Amino acid sequence: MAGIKFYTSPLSHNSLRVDMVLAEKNIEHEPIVVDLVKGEHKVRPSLIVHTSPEMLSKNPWGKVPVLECPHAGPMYESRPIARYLATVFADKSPSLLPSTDKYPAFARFEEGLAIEAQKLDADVTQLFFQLTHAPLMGMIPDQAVIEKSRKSVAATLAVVDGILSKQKYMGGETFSLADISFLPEFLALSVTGEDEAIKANPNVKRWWEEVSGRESWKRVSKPVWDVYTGIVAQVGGGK
Ligand SMILES: N[C@@H](CCC(=O)N[C@@H](CS)C(=O)NCC(=O)O)C(=O)O
Repeated sequence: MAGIKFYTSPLSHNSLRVDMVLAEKNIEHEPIVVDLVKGEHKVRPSLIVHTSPEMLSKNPWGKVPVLECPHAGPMYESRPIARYLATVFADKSPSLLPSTDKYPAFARFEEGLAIEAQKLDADVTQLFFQLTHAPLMGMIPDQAVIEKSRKSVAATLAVVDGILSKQKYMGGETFSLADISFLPEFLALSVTGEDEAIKANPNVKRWWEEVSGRESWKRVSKPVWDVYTGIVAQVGGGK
């Protein structure tokens, strides 16, 4: 399918879900980098700039990622975009979706997606915001929120460790979209030095070492990793 446009930013770890599906399946597309930062030359106080009428017409929430596909028009939210691409390009290898007639595989896959979106995302988002975006925007990081999120992330990853002691990947026995869904959170935890709970749980650690070693991940995550490494150094965050 020609004519796919992908609006993204190296400040957007959430966009990496989409990047990963595009990279794994080698889907032809045009990346368009949206400037999320208002100001001139270095880290600035406000992060909101893509509320331009053009971007708002593509995503009423004023965020990236946005995918523009000739058949579907503009689409927002990283998880639905990633699933859309995995489905539309299902015949392109690797398959990132389970076969729905293999019931256990289908069940484990759906569980994996739900754990990431419902049990981990909100806590990591809070923690990441407090450690990076809040100080960037001139706000004083809220220590109570940091502590609460940190504890919650540790509790969730302890449960995930038990799950990964019985299955190889987040969505069962094969690498899938469920694994891809978790990657942005693991990057956020690692780049801020909040990765104690990853290192403390042997099965989580084993999973992260394997999936973060994929060539696709090393390639697509590097710009985001580099930008946030600079931000963490600049705001004096991280452990
Ligand atoms: N749930 C959304 C989150 C999107 C999101 O928060 N995008 C961030 C970058 S990761 C953004 O555009 N931030 C800029 C802003 O809010 O102004 C998704 O997964 O796509």
